[in-house]
Amino acid sequence: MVDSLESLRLAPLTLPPPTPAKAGTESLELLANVLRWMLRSRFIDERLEKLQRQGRIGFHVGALGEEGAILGATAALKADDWLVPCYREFAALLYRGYPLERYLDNVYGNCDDVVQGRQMPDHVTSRALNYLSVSSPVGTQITHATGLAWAAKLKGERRVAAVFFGDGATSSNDFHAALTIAGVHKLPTLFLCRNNHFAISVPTSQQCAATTFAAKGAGYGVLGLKVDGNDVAAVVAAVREARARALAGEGPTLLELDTYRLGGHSTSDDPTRYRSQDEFEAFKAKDPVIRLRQTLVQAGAWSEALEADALAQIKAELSQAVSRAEAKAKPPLSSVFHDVYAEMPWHLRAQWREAEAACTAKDASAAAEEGDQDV
Ligand SMILES: Cc1ncc(C[n+]2csc(CCOP(=O)(O)OP(=O)(O)O)c2C)c(N)n1
Ligand SMILES: [Mg+2]
Repeated sequence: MVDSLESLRLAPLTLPPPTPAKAGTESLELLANVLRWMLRSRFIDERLEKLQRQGRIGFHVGALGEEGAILGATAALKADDWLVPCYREFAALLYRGYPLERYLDNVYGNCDDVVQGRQMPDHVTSRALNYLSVSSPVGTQITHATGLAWAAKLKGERRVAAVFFGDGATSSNDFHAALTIAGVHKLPTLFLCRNNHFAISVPTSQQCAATTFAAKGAGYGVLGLKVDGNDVAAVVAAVREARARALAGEGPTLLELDTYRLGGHSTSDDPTRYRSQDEFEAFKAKDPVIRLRQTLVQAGAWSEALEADALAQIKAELSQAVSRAEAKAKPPLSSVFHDVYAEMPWHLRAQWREAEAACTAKDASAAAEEGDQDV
């Protein structure tokens, strides 16, 4: 994983200056807010990795290095737009107003988890915030977004469906189906390809022989544009424009947000097995957090004091959310059987009774064993 936040403090601003033309295109206030969320995202990632290493959570799939692409795009959308995540976009949901503790409930899979511990950590969803459920099977969410956009168009709603997916997902059947249908029907879909240069250990050079992932749009009649995904202002501008095109009936856009995964694929991964330190260092120098911070400091819209404040706030909020989520009970056994059918069929009822009986017997024998040990 990336070095700690220490390495990103304001002092060592040694990067080349950012593109000034882009810096002026978005309001500094909006960009400062995005930076605040990028820092929050990074802080959460680092803390969750530590919790996983301590054995307190089972898994985390993070966004280190990709915060600019994720949060820049999210900031350009409206609350009513569908946001269809891949699995790295937890910060997009939090940006939309999802309570941090609810997110931690999902990470812990406790009794307040919206999906009742029936999924891996980071598979959170919010109907109220128009944030679809996370789909771990690669690419499946892309067709969901096309379906949502089609429904919005048929209903005459002024909203788009924006979907995040990785470079690897452009090799999936769902990418093909989703772009085909969205292109043919000129649907208001925003295809946001986070090109983080890897699909787990497979580099983009082995994923695709085209010069860009954006070029894939042409085959479907979908406008494809490659954007510097580490230039937050550029991401905001590109997503806004794609949104405006979609709402004007001009159809979908495929945006390749060129970024880099600074962390492992997930906490189960060791990226040193398949990428060189030199490559990592080269991309770390383009870190979107450092880059946006530098732009904003130069423009007088960010300072060490603002940053210290932002970090102190997330630190306090996260500590509280972690202790509360960690203290909660597991979901009840019954949650295994609910939410599949509107009315539970007889065979599931029977299995539920059987499972309850088995657990009660197990608890009784554990209690008896404990009693024996006391003697
Ligand atoms: C259908 C399917 N095949 C394989 C996997 C295992 N898998 C999980 S993530 C992943 C790589 C996805 O890479 P990419 O689309 O670039 O997204 P990234 O993780 O880089 O954000 C793979 C192969 C899966 N989840 N689903
Ligand atoms: Mg990838």
